[in-house]
Amino acid sequence: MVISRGFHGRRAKADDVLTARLPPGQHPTADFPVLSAGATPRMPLDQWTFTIRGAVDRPVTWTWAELRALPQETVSADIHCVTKWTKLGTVWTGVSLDTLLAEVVTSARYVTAYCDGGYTTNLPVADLRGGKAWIVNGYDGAPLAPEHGGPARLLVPHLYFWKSAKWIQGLELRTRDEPGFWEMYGYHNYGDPWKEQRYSGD
Ligand SMILES: Nc1nc2c(c(=O)[nH]1)N[C@H]1C(S)=C(S)[C@@H](COP(=O)(O)O)O[C@H]1N2
Ligand SMILES: [Mo]
Repeated sequence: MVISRGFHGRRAKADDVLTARLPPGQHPTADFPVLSAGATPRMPLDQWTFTIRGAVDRPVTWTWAELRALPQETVSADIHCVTKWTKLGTVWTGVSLDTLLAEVVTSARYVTAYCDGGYTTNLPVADLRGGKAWIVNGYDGAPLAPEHGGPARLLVPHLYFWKSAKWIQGLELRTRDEPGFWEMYGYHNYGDPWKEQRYSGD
């Protein structure tokens, strides 16, 4: 987002628009911070897979080539980190979770995203449906960088960014909710930035 400092009237207007997109307690950032609980894993693409398993009729696995052959969507989203930075207007490329979840039959209401390196995060399945979540492999027109979760990560922009699991390997469908990595360490179980659900008890 480039805002000309020469036009003060327009600048004020643009600032109002940006403020309306900032959840409570957040401030905008122009750069793209990296937040990882461990080292960046390096997964060769010929070994990469994505699996939906657990409480499903049968597990389904996609290879990298199979994932890339699915319809790719370009997604523009504001992302909100619990550490209070918001990055407005990020642009991603990936496959909708609606497309992937259509391949399994399940009545499970919860899901744990699991990752290369052991990170996990939990969320309701409903938050992955309805055009709200993607497995993304592109950022800003380029392949997703390893430090930001490449080859592919979950993108769930309507929840705090810790729910957007990097280096994702799959989804475990569950009939009972189970806390993931940060949720066990006191982060909020759901994490709605507009309700400022940062920590358990918020
Ligand atoms: N696998 C994995 N995914 C992760 C994390 C992590 O440590 N490991 N950190 C989470 C947190 S706390 C945030 S804020 C975002 C950071 O994504 P970024 O490094 O691309 O900004 O990734 C989330 N997904
Ligand atoms: Mo975070």
